[in-house]
Amino acid sequence: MSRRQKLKIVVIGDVGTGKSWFCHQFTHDTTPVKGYRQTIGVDYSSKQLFTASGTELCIELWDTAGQERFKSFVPQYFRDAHAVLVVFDSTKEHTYKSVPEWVAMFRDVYPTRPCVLVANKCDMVSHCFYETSRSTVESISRLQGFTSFHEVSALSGMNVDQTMRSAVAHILEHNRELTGSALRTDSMHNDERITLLSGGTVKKNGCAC
Ligand SMILES: Nc1nc2c(ncn2[C@@H]2O[C@H](COP(=O)(O)OP(=O)(O)OP(=O)(O)O)[C@@H](O)[C@H]2O)c(=O)[nH]1
Ligand SMILES: [Mg+2]
Repeated sequence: MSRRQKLKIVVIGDVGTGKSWFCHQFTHDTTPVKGYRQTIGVDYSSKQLFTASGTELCIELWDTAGQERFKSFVPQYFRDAHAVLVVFDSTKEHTYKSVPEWVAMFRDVYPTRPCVLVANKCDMVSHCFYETSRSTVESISRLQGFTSFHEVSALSGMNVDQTMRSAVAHILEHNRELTGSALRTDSMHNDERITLLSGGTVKKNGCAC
């Protein structure tokens, strides 16, 4: 049984919602020094994590372009993806309204694989469009079949790691054979109890596994 596993996670959502910042925050533990740089096609980065039982996980993040003209290319990056993160901007309702379309693209390819919903820019609390209807957004996300819903700030880093840890936990739960019996499956329903230790290795073009 392999003790190294690649986990491919594709990040999708409307233009400017903060997908690239989110990916950068996770893989580099900081925000990009430069401001907005529109993604053309797809960007790729990775980070190694370790489970408590010693399985090495290479988390590959595929950061797609949200621009309309690139939308039709996005499904080609879904091949062998273990999960998708759908990002919307918590200050722009129209980006939330596009969420069903984005998730449908992934479900067309993989109907049952984990889909995680992410509300970004939560540092701008006073501009949050759903501030008074948070429970509605949560219940809609459940109705749409998302495995979980997370509020993050790619600017401050708030909840970015927790979101990724949760996504990884969903993937491992969905694919228990990936990590073998050494992984305690009784902890799968609570991502807080899965100890993912950062390997500290950040590589732009892929990790060793
Ligand atoms: N306040 C705040 N601004 C953010 C946050 N994340 C991103 N931004 C801003 O939003 C802009 C767009 O972020 P990107 O990560 O480039 O957006 P994207 O979703 O990758 O956009 P495309 O690549 O064009 O699809 C950034 O230049 C930042 O100015 C956040 O968490 N909080
Ligand atoms: Mg981008």
